[in-house]
Amino acid sequence: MTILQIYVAPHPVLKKKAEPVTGGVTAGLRKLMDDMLETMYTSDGIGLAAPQVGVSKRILVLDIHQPKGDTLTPAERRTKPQFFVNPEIVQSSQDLRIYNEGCLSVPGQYADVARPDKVRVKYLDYYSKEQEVEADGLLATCLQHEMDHLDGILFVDHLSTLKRDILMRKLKKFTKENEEDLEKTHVL
Ligand code: GNR
Ligand code: NI
Repeated sequence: MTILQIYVAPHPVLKKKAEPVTGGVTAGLRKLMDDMLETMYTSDGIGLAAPQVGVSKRILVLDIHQPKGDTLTPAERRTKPQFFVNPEIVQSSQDLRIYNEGCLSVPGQYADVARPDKVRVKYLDYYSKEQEVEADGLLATCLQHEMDHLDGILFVDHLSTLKRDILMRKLKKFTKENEEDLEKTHVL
């Protein structure tokens, strides 16, 4: 298993529309999904889309049933991993649900985002089998957040220009401070 690098905004790969997977889910793509899942657990995330690791393909992984605690190993975090290839929303509810979202590609920043409360999603599973799922609650929120990544959209794109500008400015500051902290620990 390999831990992949997670790209942070404003990296251009995060703005690109990802390409559909053709020819089904191969062993190579299964390895990519396993690595994405491991990367997601290591970063304490509940979802990860392929563009976040620099692969512009319509693939995402999730595991929304995350146990609490920051000392857990990736193996301890693994509860109910789910894999989605070429996911498509075939139905959305009128009802919205607001959730305070974060993103591994926008580290340290959070904002309320409103999205349909229920979605029906068609996709290929880990074994290349066609599936359909009716998602609600956190699964619906997370699936839509990940599917946005496949279209080059980040949760900050759902905010007003003013809120987005403030948040991206804070991200820049956050990233810079992290880099400075890293430099210090390397020097010492
Ligand atoms: O780990 C994550 N948590 C999260 C919280 C609320 C709404 C969406 C998410 S997904 C995010 C991981 C991530 O960036 N996936 O793209
Ligand atoms: Ni994200």
